[in-house]
Amino acid sequence: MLKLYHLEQSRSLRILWLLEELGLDYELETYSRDPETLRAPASLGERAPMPKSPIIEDDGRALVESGAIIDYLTEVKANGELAYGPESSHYPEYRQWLHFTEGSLMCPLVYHLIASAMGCEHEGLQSFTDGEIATYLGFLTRQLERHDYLVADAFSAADVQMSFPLEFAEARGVLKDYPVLQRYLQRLQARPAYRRAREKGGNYDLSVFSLGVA
Ligand SMILES: N[C@@H](CCC(=O)N[C@@H](CS)C(=O)NCC(=O)O)C(=O)O
Repeated sequence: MLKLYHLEQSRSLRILWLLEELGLDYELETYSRDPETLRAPASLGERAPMPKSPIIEDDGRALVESGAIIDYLTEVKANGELAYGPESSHYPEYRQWLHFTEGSLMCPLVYHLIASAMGCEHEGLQSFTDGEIATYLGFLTRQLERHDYLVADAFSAADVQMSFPLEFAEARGVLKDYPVLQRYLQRLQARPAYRRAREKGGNYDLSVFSLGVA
């Protein structure tokens, strides 16, 4: 059976949410973050290929990386539900948003956390990071000012992927300047499958990532 190695307070909630949206059967193995370091426990790396989450296992094969897992679940396990394949005219923007989330948006948000949490703020680095976040969230805002969802005005797995950086940005106090994105996030969080994932996924208190926020 399909299995999700799930880490609490992490991106892995997206995969749990998608499994619920797609109505797939799955087994859930949940791990808690180390309360001191906030890292994944070593036991995750003993059971899965590495101490990172999300990781899924299916037919004896393990798969890491949220975007790849989303592709596998939607295309291989759910006949393309909540996704757009190459035959669709929406394929380019669907893939753009799916990749933009981890490939661009997450990077400066993580820098923002690491630099302030470790007390190594460098004025140049901080202003570069703030500028990158503003560029990316501005780009996203312009899309969502005109549309309720990222692709074709319909909910898709690209929206599931986008949820985590926005929740992370919210925990770091960044989202307060982006009301369009706040409303979009609330729309996503109101979905019954999201709520079920929150109930099943254990602790999802992201305020632990507010380190260094004034
Ligand atoms: N780009 C990867 C990132 C995976 C990742 O860094 N996951 C974090 C959870 S948010 C993790 O496992 N952190 C635990 C640790 O690094 O100790 C993805 O989207 O799957």
